[in-house]
Amino acid sequence: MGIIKERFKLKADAANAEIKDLLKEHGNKKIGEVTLAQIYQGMRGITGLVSETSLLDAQEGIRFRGYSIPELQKSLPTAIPNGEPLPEGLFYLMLIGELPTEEDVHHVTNVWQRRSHVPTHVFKAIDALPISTHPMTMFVVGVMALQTESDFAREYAKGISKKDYWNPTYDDVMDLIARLPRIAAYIYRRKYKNNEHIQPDGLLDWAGNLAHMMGFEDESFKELMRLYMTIHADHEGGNVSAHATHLVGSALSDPYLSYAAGMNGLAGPLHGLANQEVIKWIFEMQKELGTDNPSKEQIEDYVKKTIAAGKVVPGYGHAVLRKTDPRFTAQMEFGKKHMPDDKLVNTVWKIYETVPPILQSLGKIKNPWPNVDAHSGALLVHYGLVEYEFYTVLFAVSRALGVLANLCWDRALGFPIERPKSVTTSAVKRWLKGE
Ligand code: NMX
Ligand code: MLT
Repeated sequence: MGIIKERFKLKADAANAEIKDLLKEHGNKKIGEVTLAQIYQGMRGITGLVSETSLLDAQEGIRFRGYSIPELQKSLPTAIPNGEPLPEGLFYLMLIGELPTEEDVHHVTNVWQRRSHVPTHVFKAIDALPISTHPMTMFVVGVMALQTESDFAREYAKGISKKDYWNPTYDDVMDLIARLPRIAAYIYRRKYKNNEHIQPDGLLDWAGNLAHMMGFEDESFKELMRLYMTIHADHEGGNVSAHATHLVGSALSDPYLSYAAGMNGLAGPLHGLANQEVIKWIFEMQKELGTDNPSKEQIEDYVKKTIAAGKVVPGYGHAVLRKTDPRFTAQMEFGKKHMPDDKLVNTVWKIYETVPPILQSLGKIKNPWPNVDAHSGALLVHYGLVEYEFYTVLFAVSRALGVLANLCWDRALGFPIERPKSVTTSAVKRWLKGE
């Protein structure tokens, strides 16, 4: 057994024993109440899931196993001195629950390098789609084609014992994460770079290799990819992509099927597709105003026009957060360090000064502050990655780290099939009448 797998098994056995005791003693305690409004309004605020890898605080933002993004930037191993964290380290932290050493991170990089081979039929499946297909559709088709490789599905068909589900799940998770950069880069080069592909570099880290295979050799772009892959990886368990992956996995669908389901959710404009919507919205604003350097007054008018047209301002608002997303702030810091004079990046900062008071004045929006998607596109455009339909694929590669680490835990903790109760409005009316 590999060293990380062995450590995970030890941690999972200890957690299983702890949870068993916890439920024995406190299993009947109430954790909250559910109102009628909540079941009609997206179950907002109902605690109904366990997700060990990260926890979101409405005021402070995300913490991964207790560590904030600035803390991770100080404590996770990096590829270059004083550089951004290597996402391999975050994956280790989410899976094992402890900060990795440099050696642990190198080990994860090597394991993912070793497991990164993508079979030819996956590329053929992507190639069968028209070139106009959205990159997220190509991505999910690629992941689904890769499902032929699932150890879990094979072992289950043979008749594996319940107590061993975690084992092939772990192997599928490591294989799948290892192969995603190749699939993502293949889609990028196929759709936007004349189908001219770049072979992986066996000496690069996971995110650096993604940048390389996409055709971006600038060291500061590789650093951006390391930061990007780290900050988008997880946002506790209730967001659409994490919840969908967990839900589908609870039916014992293998990690390929479960992750593909989650990524179909990430492809929605209120979730991960918002990153492409932000840049599209800014480009449309620039075109309409006839300038790439709009004033605050011009932005204000454009925002009001967007709202009057019954549309959302992309990149703003959140179902849980009530302050500026620390993932936005981390990207803003990156921008200040690497491209302080970039016009588009400065426009994003001007939008940040302009939008919150307008949204606040409407009186109905619970969070007027920017989320992660408000910033990411402008940094990518700076390096020449202007094909904004591709942006959600980058989010998806990163999100694999969180949702798949979670899937390992789901199977190791023996979580059952998820099946909440639903009601009809007629049933609600009968219940209100006391019938
Ligand atoms: N622009 C305009 N209206 C908004 C916005 C916004 N950015 N955010 C919320 N609202 C509206 C919302 O549509 C709703 O209107 P109505 O009552 O007429 O249906 C009202 O304000 C109350 O919504 P909230 O309770 O504040 O937000 P909710 O929790 O339902 O939704 C989002 C959260 C993130 C879906 C929502 O804020 C939104 O649509 N934002 C824009 C899209 C976006 O940036 N999504 C990315 C989220 C991060 N991610 O990567 O997943
Ligand atoms: C996420 O990263 O998943 C988004 O911020 C959405 C969410 O947390 O609901």
